[in-house]
Amino acid sequence: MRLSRYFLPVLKENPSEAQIVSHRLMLRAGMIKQASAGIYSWLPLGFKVLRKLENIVHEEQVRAGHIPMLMPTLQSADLWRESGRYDDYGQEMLRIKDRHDRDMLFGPTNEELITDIFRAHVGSYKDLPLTLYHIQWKFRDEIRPRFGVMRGREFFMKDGYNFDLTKEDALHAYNRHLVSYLRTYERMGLQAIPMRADGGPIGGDYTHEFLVLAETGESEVFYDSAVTDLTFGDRDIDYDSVDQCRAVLEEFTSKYARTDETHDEALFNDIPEERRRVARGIEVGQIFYFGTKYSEAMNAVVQGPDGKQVPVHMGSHGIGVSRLMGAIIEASHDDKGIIWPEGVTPYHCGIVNLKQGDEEADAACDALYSSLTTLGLEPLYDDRNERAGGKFATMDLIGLPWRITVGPRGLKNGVVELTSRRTGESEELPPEAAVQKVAEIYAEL
Ligand code: P5A
Repeated sequence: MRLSRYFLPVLKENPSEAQIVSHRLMLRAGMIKQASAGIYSWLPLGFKVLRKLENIVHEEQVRAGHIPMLMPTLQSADLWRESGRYDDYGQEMLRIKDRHDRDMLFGPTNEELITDIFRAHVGSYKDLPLTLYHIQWKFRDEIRPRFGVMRGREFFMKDGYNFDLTKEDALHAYNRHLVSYLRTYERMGLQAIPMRADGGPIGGDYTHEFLVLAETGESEVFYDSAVTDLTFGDRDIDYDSVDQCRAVLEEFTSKYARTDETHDEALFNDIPEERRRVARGIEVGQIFYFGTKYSEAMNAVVQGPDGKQVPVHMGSHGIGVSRLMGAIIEASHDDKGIIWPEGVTPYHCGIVNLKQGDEEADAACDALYSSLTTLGLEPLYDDRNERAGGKFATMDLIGLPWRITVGPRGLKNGVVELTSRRTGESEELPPEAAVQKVAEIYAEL
């Protein structure tokens, strides 16, 4: 993409309404624009990152054996009356009447809708196990929408639902989700710690929240610092293996890590003092096992091997896809702007032309652009007639991990400059070598 042809409305001033750094940087980098309280338009740069996050979530869900689909945003109130949650959900639910005076709602979550689909089409244990998911907009009329996309009213969520014959099978689905979530967050450059949590309005006997540690997080968390040493890394897990998934769950959840809802002071005090941590975190996902809560209320039964009808065991699992963008920025920025992890960056590499209109510099930038593109990478080329300082400030603000700077002086010596946004370190290289190096970095992902 050439910046002269893009739509990147960066702001010079700090927007006064933004209280936390991710919100401020998303507004300044021209990624989002507030449409009304807690509701945002996703401008091209923000939309590009949102799609990258969505793709990673899809890839990891499919890798775990889960099946993508798409359910609507608007739902009929009748299903929620069946489960009993129409009244329970209270004012967080946006209720709408259609022209026939029927009660509709903008879905805050989809347990009822998916259970209705399941009961219409599945009748035998032979069709189990089954895990369906979608990535769709949700609406919760939060009392205090704030911090930009972090606590929105309209937000983008991956929500998945498992259907199993037995509790044991459903717990395997739970463990499998925990494993796939660990992998998902790590691909986004994040450490998200699974913590024992509370079921809230979704309900559930087992539930873990995934928290990214950040001073601006809304949740207070208590943990053993040993949990931050754990990384999932490059493990090759067989998602069908009950033992392998359980082993990962045990490894990642055996140390104390809890949100304030489930915190136990006595257990916490058993941790050696130097490892006790009280901090704040951003909840980027939550998994639940809730047994037959919805299947009993909504009569979602299957015929078991013995011919008897039994309600299915279920769980649901959510990732806050739009919130993740805020969490990544909270975890990865400096005073000049965002620093995207390579796995989610909107463009792989910036190209800055120090002397637009200089024949040689223009030709070198065009050549870099086409070499990177040929290798399957997406460069963002700042080809505007602007001062170098302004171009660098924009690149730093929008946070592409790599920048190639091209100027007549370097070209005389046959070199361009390759700079890491994270470390600020630069090296001079022939243009082809710079392209090669950038390609190698991304090939490793
Ligand atoms: C699990 C999937 C559920 O709704 N039902 C379907 C279950 N869980 S949850 O914890 O309530 O939400 C899942 C994740 O969505 C994000 N989230 C939000 N993101 C932005 N703004 C909000 N107002 C908001 N509310 C929830 C969180 O990341 C949460 O973990």
